[in-house]
Amino acid sequence: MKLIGSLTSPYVRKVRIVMAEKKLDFKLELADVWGGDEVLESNPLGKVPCLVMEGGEAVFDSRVIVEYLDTLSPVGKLLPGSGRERVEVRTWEALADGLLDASLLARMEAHWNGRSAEQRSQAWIDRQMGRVREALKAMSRGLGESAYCAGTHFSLADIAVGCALGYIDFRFGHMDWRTPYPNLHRLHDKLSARQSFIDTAPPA
Ligand code: GSF
Repeated sequence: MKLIGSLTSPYVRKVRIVMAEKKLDFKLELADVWGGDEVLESNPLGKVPCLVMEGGEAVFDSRVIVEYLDTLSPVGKLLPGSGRERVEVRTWEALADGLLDASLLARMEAHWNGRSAEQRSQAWIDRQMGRVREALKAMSRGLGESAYCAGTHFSLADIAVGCALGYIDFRFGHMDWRTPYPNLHRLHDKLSARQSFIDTAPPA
């Protein structure tokens, strides 16, 4: 299996962590989605992550990839088989990915070089950052005093939340989410000590 990705993408990080936790072998092929078009050959949306399977079929986006990967090995099951528990984990993932979507939109609005200073909208950035703050609040409320986001075990929910918090530190280092949300701080510290998180931390 080949994973097309970048070292800074939080969605790629989620997939890499799932692969590491499940001890799956893959080759990481780095792609620059903002500087070239090579990803388009595998993913018509031009986005990473994109998983290319042995037969050449491409799988995207990250949620579809991780769902598939979890079926490949019984090692370290990350998604409950069915029912309410499965939906709970997927909803955590949607929340964490939604935080990432909003923060990426805000970042692109502020920094994408295809936009001039006059074209940038502070109102749009504020709207997206408001979504980020609401998502953090919901994560903290959902976690409460539990050890893990969903149920009593480490799951894809924790991986997704860990990647979202890590991305805020990486791109919005000035944002202090630890003081208002000590329970997220505690979870993040615990996740950051896992080898899969250490090995996939975005470059400094
Ligand atoms: C999001 C992937 C994405 O936006 C997923 O896989 O979960 N829902 C998708 N990837 C970004 C890279 S990143 O900033 O993480 C990407 O490839 N953007 C290129 C573009 O042209 O939008």
